[in-house]
Amino acid sequence: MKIKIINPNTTWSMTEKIGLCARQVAAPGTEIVAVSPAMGPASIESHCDEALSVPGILDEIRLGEADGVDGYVIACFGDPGLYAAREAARGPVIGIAEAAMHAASMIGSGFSVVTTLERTCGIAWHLAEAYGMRRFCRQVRACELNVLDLERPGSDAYRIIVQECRRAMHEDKVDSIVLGCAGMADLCHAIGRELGINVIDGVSVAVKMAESLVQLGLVTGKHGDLAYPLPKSYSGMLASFSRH
Ligand code: 5HY
Repeated sequence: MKIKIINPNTTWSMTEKIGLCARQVAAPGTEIVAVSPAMGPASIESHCDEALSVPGILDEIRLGEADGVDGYVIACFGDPGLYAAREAARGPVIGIAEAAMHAASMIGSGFSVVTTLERTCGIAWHLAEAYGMRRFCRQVRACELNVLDLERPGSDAYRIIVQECRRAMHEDKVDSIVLGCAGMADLCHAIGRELGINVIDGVSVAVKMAESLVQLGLVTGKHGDLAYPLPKSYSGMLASFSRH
């Protein structure tokens, strides 16, 4: 099977890191394709960034459908464009926040999210609410790191994230920590070993969930609001998205 991982930001060093983490957990026989769209924000740290990342996501879904992709992962903790992507795809589309929160809810009674900037905490709370995970989500914490600090050697990101995770352990009394950024995927195991607690990286969980759904022959339902979008013409810089 072929699983396509879409990092909606255009920072390829992060996309390669995400691809590596995904290949470490993918089953034998699963081909992982990790991409950044040709258009979009260098990092996603706001509602505007999220909104402007969606055309690139949909473009990669369109290319994936032509390429026979079986399942998709949206590798950004805001799960931007998740429902639009599901409309456009035949196979399952999994958001990393959705995957991580559900996994955390199955292995404990409470989790905390540790994310990058304070201003993105609201997005995580919205998703916890939308996914029915509000009763498991004890806290959403920020490290006040920019997303691209995770790509900058010498940014001390690891130490800062571990410190916030340790605070979550002691103050929130949780069973698991959900890492609130795809760019933290490679830090997951080291943090878990250092703190001795479940640390959940949504990229890995989403890959395993997409694989499982594909293996079960389950595809995105097309009888309701996720049916393929109707033929429509778009104008201006979106003209190439027109469907006939
Ligand atoms: C992410 N932004 O996973 C989110 C994290 C965040 O560019 N990749 C991004 O801070 O919302």
